[in-house]
Amino acid sequence: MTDPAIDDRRFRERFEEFNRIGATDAGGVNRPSLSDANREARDTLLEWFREAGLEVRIDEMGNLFGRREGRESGADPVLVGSHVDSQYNGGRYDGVVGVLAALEVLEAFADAGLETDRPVEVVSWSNEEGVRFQPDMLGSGVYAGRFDLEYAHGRTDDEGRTFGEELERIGYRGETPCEADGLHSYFELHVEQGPILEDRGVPIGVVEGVFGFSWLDVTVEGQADHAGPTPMDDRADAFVATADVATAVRRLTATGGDDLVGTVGSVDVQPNAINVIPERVEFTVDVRSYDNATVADAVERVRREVSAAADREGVRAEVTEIMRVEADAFDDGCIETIAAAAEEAGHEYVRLKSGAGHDANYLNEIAPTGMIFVPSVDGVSHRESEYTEWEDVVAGADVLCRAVRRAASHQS
Ligand code: HGY
Ligand code: MN
Ligand code: MN
Repeated sequence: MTDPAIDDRRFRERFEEFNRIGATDAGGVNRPSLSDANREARDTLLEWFREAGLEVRIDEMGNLFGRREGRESGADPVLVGSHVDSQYNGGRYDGVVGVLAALEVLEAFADAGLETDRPVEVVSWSNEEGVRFQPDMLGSGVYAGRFDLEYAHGRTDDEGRTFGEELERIGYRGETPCEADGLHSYFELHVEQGPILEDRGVPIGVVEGVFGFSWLDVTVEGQADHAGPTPMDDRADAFVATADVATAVRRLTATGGDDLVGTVGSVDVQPNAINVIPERVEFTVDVRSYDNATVADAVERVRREVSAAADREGVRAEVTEIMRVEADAFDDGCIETIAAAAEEAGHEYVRLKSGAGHDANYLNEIAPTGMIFVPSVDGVSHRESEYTEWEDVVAGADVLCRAVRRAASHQS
């Protein structure tokens, strides 16, 4: 038996081939959850899982698993993965790096003739991004018991199609119950999606924990009217109230807590006509912090700002919280396993927190969990120009390989 090693050529070819699926002209990808491109991506993954000799299963949420047995086949497995659904016109690295690296790790184990004590499973979670179907991390959330299956299958996209129908349509509504049935640990490799590793000139991030966040949906009901004859003091303009809230969100992040961030990312204006006073606006607010009390306080302040803006403009407004994820520290054991793996590999690393949500947020509620980051060039993500140097991707996969080997072989 030799030491398992990442096969750079195989890994790179798969990454490039995979990202031809749903490729955009600007060099990104468009593979939103349960789209035809997402189906093609799933088909490709299953083909590669089978070629690698993994035992494949699909659960009721369309989460895809590939299992490699260990000496102790009844032992709780080590789970390794991420997601392949993308933002609309998103980046080529977000999620995909983690799933393809997990597959590459199992291939490296097989090439080396390594038999682990525990089984190891690669997973590709459904609906991590939450852009087509909210909330995000839906597949891992049902698996971890955070959402029930009926709620998840009932979530609808902007055209009113349900998650369950679309999962059926693309042929990925599996039979396996979507629930955890014993896990030793979970590891996820992901691009940082922020500037820290690049600023520090370090290739590996050992992630200590993830920010908590809240997603709010706000509807504002005003009064459509003619943009010309309607006197300014006789208007109920739904967009003016919305704009007030958006600037208030920016203001409160300046005073609400050191690491507090806030975004108004999605705005739908009706009737969206140049000469009609906006009658109805539906928009979203995303607030995050590593401190749960800061998130809770920010949510209350946004609610107050919505109410004050509605009063000022004489419109009606309603705030619905779509989801709240608690900030949480990852498992010390997993963190030290990853740090030891990075040292063994000779890669410099820093410890940091994740401002982005990941499936690991929910896995961390049910099993010891750890994450590895690799740098995002210019800290860019959720954009077609998202980029990570390939040598950093390989370094991350190398650390993942060593960490999973330790976890699967009673070395952790
Ligand atoms: O919103 C997030 O942080 C993740 O991309 N779903
Ligand atoms: Mn992601
Ligand atoms: Mn993302």
